Amino acid sequence: MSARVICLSGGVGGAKLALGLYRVLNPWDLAVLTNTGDDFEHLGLHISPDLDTVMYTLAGENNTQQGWGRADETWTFMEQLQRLGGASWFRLGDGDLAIHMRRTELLRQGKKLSEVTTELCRALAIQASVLPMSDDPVQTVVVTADGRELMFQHYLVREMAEPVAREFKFIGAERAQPNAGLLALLNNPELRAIIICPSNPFVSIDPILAVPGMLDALKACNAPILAVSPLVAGRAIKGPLAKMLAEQQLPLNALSVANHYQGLLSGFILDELDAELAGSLQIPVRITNTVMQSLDDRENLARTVLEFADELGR
Ligand code: FO1
Repeated sequence: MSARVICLSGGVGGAKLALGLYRVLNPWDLAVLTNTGDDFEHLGLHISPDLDTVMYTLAGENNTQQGWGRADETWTFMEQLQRLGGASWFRLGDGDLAIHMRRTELLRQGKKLSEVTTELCRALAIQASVLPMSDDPVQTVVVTADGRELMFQHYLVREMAEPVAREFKFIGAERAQPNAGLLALLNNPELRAIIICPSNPFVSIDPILAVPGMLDALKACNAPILAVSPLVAGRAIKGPLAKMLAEQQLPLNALSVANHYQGLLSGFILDELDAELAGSLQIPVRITNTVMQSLDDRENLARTVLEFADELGR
């Protein structure tokens, strides 16, 4: 059976809405097209932070306080690694290590990232399709004001997003191909909606859209494309989006996000605190609570987005 709702997601914020959709839909009706621009090799392991976050979240095993990693994690490995002088800036929990090791092992056997992800999802009893944006390596690089080119995890975690970001590059994107399974889903005449989750447009969604053919494939399909604002009252719920907008001299509000996706969207979902911005948008708008604190919030937002899509799709 093929999924009828596709959502585009980065890590924490995107995964919250993906979980809401997973719970209000038949779980197999959802495909989560996930950013892999954050992927990197660390301690000899292939780490896919956003795939990890999406999978742990759908499996109900995520650490809800931290936003990433597993619930009830232990840290013996990290403590010992630090004691031995190893890199401790990127924290890999004892249980979490297993997913990175298994992914790395399967990739070294010659499997594609999409095949490996399907296998990991099956093991975690996830019934939705979790689709890496591409099987080919794409690396998000942040060009800083002082001229350095930082791999995304180095910028975000090691340097705590402190450097001023001038530009974002998606190294390898020009040679990457979109996930083949996604292209098949986009051809499904029963496709109901494509939803851009409240993820960072510059470093979570743009890497997905930078894969050649992706944007055209999305635009060519019949289903409505909606985006949920990741900014509420000018602030990002998590992560450096507001700082990035300021560094690009863009207004700190949801309009900047809607404008960023210009030409792609059929509708935009604004938070109720931003209701006054609705009149400035040239596309249909739905106003609702987009702050997802509880599981109910995630499900309510998912229902509202799907209803809006059905109205627009008619
Ligand atoms: N985020 C942090 O802020 N600090 C960490 O030490 C860290 C470790 C980590 C390990 C595995 C994983 O899958 C994600 C991890 N993250 C960590 C989260 C990750 O850096 C971000 O959530 C995403 O890249 C943003 O989309």
